[in-house]
Amino acid sequence: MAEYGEDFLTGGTATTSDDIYGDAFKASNGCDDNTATLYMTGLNKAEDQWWKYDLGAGITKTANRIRICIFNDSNASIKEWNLYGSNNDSEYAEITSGSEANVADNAWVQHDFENTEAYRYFKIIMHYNYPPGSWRPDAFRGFREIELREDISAPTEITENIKPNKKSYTGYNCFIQQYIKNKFNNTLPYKLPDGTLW
Ligand SMILES: [Ca+2]
Ligand SMILES: [Ca+2]
Repeated sequence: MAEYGEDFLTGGTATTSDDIYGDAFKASNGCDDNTATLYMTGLNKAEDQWWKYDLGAGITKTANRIRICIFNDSNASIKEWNLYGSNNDSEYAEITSGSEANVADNAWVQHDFENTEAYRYFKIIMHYNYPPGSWRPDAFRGFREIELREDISAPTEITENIKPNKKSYTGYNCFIQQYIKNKFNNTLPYKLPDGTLW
């Protein structure tokens, strides 16, 4: 069972590309530890609107779990979304993506994902789901709270001698990595006998 740390979206700065409502639905409402306040985009805004969190200079975290406190009414919610990370605020790499079901307002949803890259900046893009074919229009997109957490599980110690083809541990190859992933049900991280973490 993986173990996760506390929400690390704290002590930094939340911003958005779309703050047309001012304080009413501002970016920081999405991570103020208050489920009564919400962040929301403007009406029918384009796909590229984002919500961003800057942890601050010199701080990076490795996101492995996202938790969202859902805002859901007849015109607004979150459905398809992507999470990106960056260390320079210009080049962003996708970390994971998700799709939320039509759950009740104020419900918390949670997704765990593999990721080993640490980032200072995190950006969420919520996709526009206006009909037809959508179970809700999502003319506005938003959420009550977003949390990100790191996997802080202790490494699984690997003590057995794994030497396929009599190769030594120097020059780990994909075969060894796949063998270990299969053997330990794809649960990260692993600690090899020489201390290397996978
Ligand atoms: Ca929080
Ligand atoms: Ca809030």
